[in-house]
Amino acid sequence: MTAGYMNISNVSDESVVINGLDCSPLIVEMHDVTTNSDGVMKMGKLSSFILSPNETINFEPGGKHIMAWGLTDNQSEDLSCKLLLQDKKPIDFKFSIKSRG
Ligand SMILES: [Cu+2]
Repeated sequence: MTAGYMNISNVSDESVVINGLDCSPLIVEMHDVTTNSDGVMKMGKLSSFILSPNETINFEPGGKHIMAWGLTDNQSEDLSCKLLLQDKKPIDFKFSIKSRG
């Protein structure tokens, strides 16, 4: 299992709904971390979120993140994915892959 982080900025003047990522053949999910009233942190699947005009959302350790399965025999330095938007064309981007060593 691999964790992924990224920053997404909406440079348009309308809100966009992010419905997930497609990094096929890898299986990836967007996750968010929430803290309950007892202070216990839990991560759960994030099915979609809204990005307002000029808003940037950071996926970072302890917060929103990407989980990927199937990268164990990876030989390449990056991973091509698409950002899936509601009512808009997918956006191509790449993750760079780093070994945890
Ligand atoms: Cu996770």
